[in-house]
Amino acid sequence: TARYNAKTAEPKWQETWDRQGCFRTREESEAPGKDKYYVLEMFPYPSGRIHMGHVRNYTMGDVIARFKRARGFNVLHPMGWDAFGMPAENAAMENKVHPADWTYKNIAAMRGQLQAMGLAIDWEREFATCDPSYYRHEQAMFLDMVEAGLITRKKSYVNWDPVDMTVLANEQVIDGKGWRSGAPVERRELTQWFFKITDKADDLLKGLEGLERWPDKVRIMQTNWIGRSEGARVFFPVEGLSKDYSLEVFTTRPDTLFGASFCALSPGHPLTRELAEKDAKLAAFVRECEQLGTSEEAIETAEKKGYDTGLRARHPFIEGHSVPVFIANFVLMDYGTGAIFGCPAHDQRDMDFARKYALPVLPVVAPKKLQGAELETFLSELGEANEAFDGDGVAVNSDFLNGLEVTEAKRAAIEKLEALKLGEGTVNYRLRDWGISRQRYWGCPIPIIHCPSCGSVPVPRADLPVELPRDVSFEKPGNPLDHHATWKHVACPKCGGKAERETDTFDTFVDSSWYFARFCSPKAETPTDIAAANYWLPVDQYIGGVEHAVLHLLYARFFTRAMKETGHVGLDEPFTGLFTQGMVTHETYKGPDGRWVAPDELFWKDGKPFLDEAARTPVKVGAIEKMSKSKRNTIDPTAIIDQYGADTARWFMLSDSPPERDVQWTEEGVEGAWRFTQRFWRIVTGDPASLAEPGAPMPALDEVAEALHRTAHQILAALTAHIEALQFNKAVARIYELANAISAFKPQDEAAGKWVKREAVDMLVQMAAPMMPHLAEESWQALGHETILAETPWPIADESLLVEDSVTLPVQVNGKRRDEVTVPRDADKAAVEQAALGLEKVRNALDGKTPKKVIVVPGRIVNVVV
Ligand code: ANZ
Ligand code: ZN
Repeated sequence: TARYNAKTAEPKWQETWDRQGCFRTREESEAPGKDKYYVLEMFPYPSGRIHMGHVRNYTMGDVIARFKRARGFNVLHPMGWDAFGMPAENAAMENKVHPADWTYKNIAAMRGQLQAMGLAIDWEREFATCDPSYYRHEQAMFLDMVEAGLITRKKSYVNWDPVDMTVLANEQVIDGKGWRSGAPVERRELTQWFFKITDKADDLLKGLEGLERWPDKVRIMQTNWIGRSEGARVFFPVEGLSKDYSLEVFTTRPDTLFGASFCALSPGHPLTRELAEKDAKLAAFVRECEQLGTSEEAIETAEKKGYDTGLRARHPFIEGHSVPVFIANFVLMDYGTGAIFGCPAHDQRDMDFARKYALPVLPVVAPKKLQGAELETFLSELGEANEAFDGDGVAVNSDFLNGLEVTEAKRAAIEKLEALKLGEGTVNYRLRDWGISRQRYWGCPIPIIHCPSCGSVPVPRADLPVELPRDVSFEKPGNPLDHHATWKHVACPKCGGKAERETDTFDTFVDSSWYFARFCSPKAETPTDIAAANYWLPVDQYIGGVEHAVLHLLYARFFTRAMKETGHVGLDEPFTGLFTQGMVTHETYKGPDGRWVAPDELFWKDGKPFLDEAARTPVKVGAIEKMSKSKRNTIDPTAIIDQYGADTARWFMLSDSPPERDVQWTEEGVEGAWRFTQRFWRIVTGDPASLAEPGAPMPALDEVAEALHRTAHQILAALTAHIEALQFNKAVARIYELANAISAFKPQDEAAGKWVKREAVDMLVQMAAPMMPHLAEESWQALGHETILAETPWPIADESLLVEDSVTLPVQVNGKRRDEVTVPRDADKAAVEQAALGLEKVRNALDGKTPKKVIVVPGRIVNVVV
């Protein structure tokens, strides 16, 4: 037979699916009696070209979409573009191309690439977040949410790049310097818009419990990110100021108050600011601290440094006792109250600090079991130690708390603080409000007008969208919207006076926080069509990279709640199932000059890579790493599709590793996948005379035919379960298994043989269809079917054929499980006994002794008694 030609078959089937509208979404009313299924892969940023990570991600989603469609679900499987963001502005600055032109050009290129993959996507629902027809609704919802009290405007600290004149995310600060400019980053206070996500901290935490189809690691990461801590606020009246002032600290360990030996303020604390105004040395210290930027990690790892203010803080429990007040670089301004009391004996940071500044170390908690001399030794050793004791125990040296366990002591301390009006129990979160203002051009404009007399005024709904001006310049550093000659100058909607537009734009995470809801009704005149949203949401299966475990997925969960409160959706949790796929890796190569060499620049000889055809300049094979431009170990999906076809790329992506793990891209692997497509084609079309006509009635089956019949159905059932469980590599293995069984099939009775082979081949093609859809369609047609496979229901396994003809029984020796034995279902007791006693582990357990009795409970268990 002729070889399978993916080059001609793939575009042909893509056109056919398109022409027939196979993947057009059916509204609820068009799909009576069907359950809906919404499968979504995280939408791409239009960087210019798709990469292998996209291929893996979208192939998985596509398998699910095609599978669910064949299983009778009404499927929504859309695609769009997360199209705002910095790279477009960088391109504008570097290549003098307009961000919009750059973005839409990239979208067009990437759309073509994705279409060449043969994805079962409803392209009629496509949108880009940079399109005013999308972001106008985002602006409208922002105004709704301002009205609903979900948003606030407040001052906060940001990393400021003084050269690029822009705010930097923590990740953009590298060793205290801006990632682009290399200039030392400053900490600046800016007034910005915030989503009040902290108000929903507890609800977001609680919601995680119900997300059973989310990976545990993602739920744990979100839990840690929200970082709920129960503790207390404690007031320490400060002595030495000209005014009455009580320092408020947050602690999770009020039980250790008797061990307090200092208080410390953050460099950004209001009292620090006040003191620094009159203290040049302190001001210099604060500036030094600010150079650390705002990243928690940088602050955690920096050497602990402090500045003694000379002030004293009065202890809330000990009459007449006070502790020194420091400014310390490790105290974060935006955690708790921005101030702490230090208990060196029981907190490592405080211990480090105390040893550096010669402050007392007063142990106040000891392990419960210690008593008498042992306890004395423990306490005196801890007093001299450099390591804090943060374990559990009971309070000591703590007056009314003595003898209480940590939890009890915390409660008692809080009770006392409340009675004294010097503090109260409280819950603190690590989670910060979500700052959404960005001083950038290529983002959704914040629909606010600032008026000198009326304040911040919402843009009237009728004036939405606030569109980005096209004529902007990137010549000057800073925000082009700010430099624009006319754009920001408008009349105040309230008083008509001179006013200015807000020139900040939204964080692009806002755009990606609701796109999944927009896909339910992408052309609606309102942000969502509530009926459509109620029908399609939640997303049944969401697939994407684990790098979005926290920010995107937490913001989207918050935004969904905010949309519910403003009447745009009817649910809290947007994603019922979440799957985080592994990365695509590749070997790295280094030339003699130490530079990275791309795979397609290599010449291979005897399994070794060289820089030249003559194999004179060897190349070193480096580690296997995530494909990245910087290491030059990327493979261009389009090149692979051109060479082998999309099905080969898809098949390889699914076959090699479990989907949650990394998969290593290798040339041999891809060639193996390609060879399988050819073998598949030969199995299906190589000997048409060996197959019965489609739909032929089933004849009586002889033993060998019955065996293949049974195998096919068992494999179908197993593969179906694998795809349901997103175990694509296992599904692939089942396809190989069935292909092998068909290849090995030697019919005896001709009619029976033809019939079961036809059944097995048909099933093989149907089962492979979600994974290699083009090859499957071509095969289906070659097999004489008149339907389009994409519209053919999934085959159903015959339950009666699934019963195993063997059973596996646990084998116990004296009641302890040692091994298991697999025997024919109808084996008699003597045969089972013999098989069980033959097991090595059982023989070891018997240790040469003869069993007194062997009890065989048929179908259940074997128990050997010695
Ligand atoms: C006294 C104390 C004694 C503390 C002790 C711990 C152990 P989590 O669990 O993360 O919430 N803290 C409070 N505010 C801080 C800030 N702005 N910057 C740096 N550290 C801060 O941590 C709470 C603990 O971190 C608090 O409890 C406080 O130190 C410190 F044996 O108070 B603790
Ligand atoms: Zn006004």
